[in-house]
Amino acid sequence: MKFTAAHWGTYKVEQDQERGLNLLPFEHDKDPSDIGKGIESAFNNASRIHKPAFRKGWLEQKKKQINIKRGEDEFIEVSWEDAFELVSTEIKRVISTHGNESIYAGSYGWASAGRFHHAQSHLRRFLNLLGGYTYSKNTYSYAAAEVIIPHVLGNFYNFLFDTTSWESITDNTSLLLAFGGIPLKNGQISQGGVGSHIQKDYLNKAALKGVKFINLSPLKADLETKGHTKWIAIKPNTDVALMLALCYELNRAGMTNKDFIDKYTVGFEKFIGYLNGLSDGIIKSADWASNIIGINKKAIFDLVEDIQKSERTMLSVSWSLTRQSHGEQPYWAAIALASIIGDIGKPGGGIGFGYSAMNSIGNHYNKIPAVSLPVGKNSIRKFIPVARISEMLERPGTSFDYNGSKLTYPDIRLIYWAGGNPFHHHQDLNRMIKAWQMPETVISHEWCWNALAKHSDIVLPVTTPLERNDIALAPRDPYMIYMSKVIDPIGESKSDYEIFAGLAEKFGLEDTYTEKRTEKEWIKWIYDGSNALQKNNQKFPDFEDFKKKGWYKSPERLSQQVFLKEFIEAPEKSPLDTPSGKIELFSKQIASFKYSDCVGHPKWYGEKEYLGNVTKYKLHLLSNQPRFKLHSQLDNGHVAANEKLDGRAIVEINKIDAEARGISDNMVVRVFNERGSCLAVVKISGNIMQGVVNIPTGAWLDPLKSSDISCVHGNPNVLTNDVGTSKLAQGPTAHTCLVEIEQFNKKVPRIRAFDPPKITAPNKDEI
Ligand SMILES: Nc1nc2c(c(=O)[nH]1)N[C@H]1C(S)=C(S)[C@@H](COP(=O)(O)OP(=O)(O)OC[C@H]3O[C@@H](n4cnc5c(=O)[nH]c(N)nc54)[C@H](O)[C@@H]3O)O[C@H]1N2
Ligand SMILES: Nc1nc2c(c(=O)[nH]1)N[C@H]1C(S)=C(S)[C@@H](COP(=O)(O)OP(=O)(O)OC[C@H]3O[C@@H](n4cnc5c(=O)[nH]c(N)nc54)[C@H](O)[C@@H]3O)O[C@H]1N2
Ligand SMILES: [Mo]
Repeated sequence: MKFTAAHWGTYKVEQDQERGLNLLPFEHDKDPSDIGKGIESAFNNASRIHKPAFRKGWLEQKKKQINIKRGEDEFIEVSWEDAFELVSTEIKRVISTHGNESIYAGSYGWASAGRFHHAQSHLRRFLNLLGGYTYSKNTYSYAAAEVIIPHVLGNFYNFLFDTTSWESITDNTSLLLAFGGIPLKNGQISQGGVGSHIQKDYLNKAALKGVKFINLSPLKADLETKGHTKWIAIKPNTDVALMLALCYELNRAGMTNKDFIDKYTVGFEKFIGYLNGLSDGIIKSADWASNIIGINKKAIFDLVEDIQKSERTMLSVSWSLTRQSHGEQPYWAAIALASIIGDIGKPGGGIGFGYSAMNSIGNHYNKIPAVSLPVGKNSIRKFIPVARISEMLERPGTSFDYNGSKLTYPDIRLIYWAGGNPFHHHQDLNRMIKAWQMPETVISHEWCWNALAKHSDIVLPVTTPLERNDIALAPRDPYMIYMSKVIDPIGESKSDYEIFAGLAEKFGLEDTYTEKRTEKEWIKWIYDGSNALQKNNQKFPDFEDFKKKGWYKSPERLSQQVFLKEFIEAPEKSPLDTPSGKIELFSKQIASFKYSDCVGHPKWYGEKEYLGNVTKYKLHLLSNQPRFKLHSQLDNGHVAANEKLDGRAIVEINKIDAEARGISDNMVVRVFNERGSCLAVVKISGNIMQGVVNIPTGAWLDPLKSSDISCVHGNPNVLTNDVGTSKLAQGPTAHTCLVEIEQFNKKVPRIRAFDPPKITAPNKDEI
């Protein structure tokens, strides 16, 4: 039996003479995801990269000829031997002329599941052997939380997977307020692999048991259960105003849990002073908030009453709330609200970050300790907060603020990317495309001709997981899977490992890089190393037996997980990892940075691009995670088409907004603002609040210069804003964006996103 594993699940793989590849759900998966089948049609279609390819203009520029822009050029295919020679020569040149700091290998992205073939780890391991590179910090998922939570509550990463478990919620929670919902579409995913999907089952069990769910979100679909669920549509990016008003009104009603505040928090008085208007003369009452949020005062008082009556209240704050202007604030304000309610550390109560943002959240399995590929040490200390890439390329040598430090942008001459797609994930892509022209060389490893590949100078073709062996072991999932090689590499593709081994040879470092291990030996090394970390009664089975069976399930933990239980039980013995050891409702450290956009306590900041500040662009664009794929991955397969119409992304719009613009269902429209424009197909719906539109992310970028359309396929990142959350975290702010929409009256252009670029055979003297 052959299995493969992906971030979206585990599948049995059959190969059929007639039908080709067939991926079947893993029999132990309670709720398998459709996403996996997308690879059946994608792994070998026209978008597949077969050979190492060099951009024509880059090769010619080396011979001092013309320079056509990245993204608009033809490619020339070369042999691996020539590719290794050219790439290693270029890296040597850049290092010797400009130093290692001039190489940017932040290379953010999700790559594929599989502990050995992790693209970024190989890239780091290789470049560290050469002296290092400029790296990136934090993520696109929740950068603002990664930076602010250590000041307020402690290390964010420890908290993510220590979230109070679903069983604890089902048994104990009375009221669950979900800011940004609990979107089941997102629970399909877990980084590193999923054995069995649990979110839907747990969510419905809790709802049927009587937990009262309230979905505070612009989209109804963000939280739907089989039980009773109330939807309160709130304007995007206004959650903080609602949270502050709830804090104020609860406190005014004498509902503050004083014991909790005294014992477990610092800075309450300063925070309450702000709510009472001491610093700005504005009382943060329900009255004040209702205009900002777009719901009436009564609805806010109903929420206050719901909380008052509730025996046990849980707040869930979705990760999307961090990906907005001042994205530090929703998490801080929610922690303040949970502290006033005082249910933190009690079964089913308190706060949880992003239920169903991934399958593993709220899952109460043992963490399976596991070893990773050693990546060595980066001798270069230079880094950027990951979402500042365009600014870095535009402004080498200039300084910027980050979490209390002044940093300087490096002068990047070479970009090396493996396992991510910046033309998917970054905001304001037109700005990025311009900035992307600055470096002398861009190298990427990809398996498909997406916009990253098309905007590279050197594209080295990688295998997909179907073409290599690996082991999937996500420390937060009880299943470990042996990922079997099912088919031979397509074209001349090689794994990232083989590519870097080939390059390392050119530097005389092959044995150092490979440690003389084959792929299979590395997998066994990871298995044995991980096994050595298991407790005695939880040792893995014999490796050959595991391989034969294809999977292994670690024994379950029985006790229910309650977030921050140890701290609540014994705050002196188990203090939080914050400066005071307590929850910081006022942070002296943050206040000492003197940032006007992130002061010492949770605060409402209204200066941003949202419905409270409309210009000629009157609709708030959300670009949430797609239901039928992971980001841009497998957009070139048939499953992703479920979320499109005639191959184009769908924009969901409220009936009233559509009528006001003379827009009807299934119409192709132009969505635009001053940053760019894209085409999309209209879906009119009562499940999105007035004033808000949504285009799921992930459509491969498909610009059409002749018509001045930044993307004819519907990539929302040509519209989104590339501004940091604040000086504190400098995180991405995709969910803060205003647009307008109009009917597209011209001939609808063909989607060419999946076409390969023009490829020419090499001319002997060209290389
Ligand atoms: N507007 C908007 N933008 C967003 C978001 C949003 O909510 N709205 N969300 C953001 C978030 S949370 C995230 S995490 C990012 C995600 O951004 P990314 O993680 O960059 O997106 P992916 O499409 O997963 O990119 C992974 C790339 O790796 C390639 N790949 C897969 N396997 C391998 C391999 O083995 N080797 C190599 N070399 N390559 C491989 C795939 O083909 C793909 O191009 O997007 C962010 N962007
Ligand atoms: N199927 C699928 N699942 C995924 C992914 C994927 O690409 N596809 N990506 C994975 C990754 S990398 C991540 S980080 C997680 C992300 O998980 P989330 O951050 O939860 O992802 P989103 O879908 O962007 O946001 C969830 C909802 O938040 C709402 N929202 C946006 N802004 C606001 C706001 O200001 N206020 C309120 N109240 N609601 C708001 C939107 O309506 C949106 O549908 O998902 C993971 N799961
Ligand atoms: Mo993410």
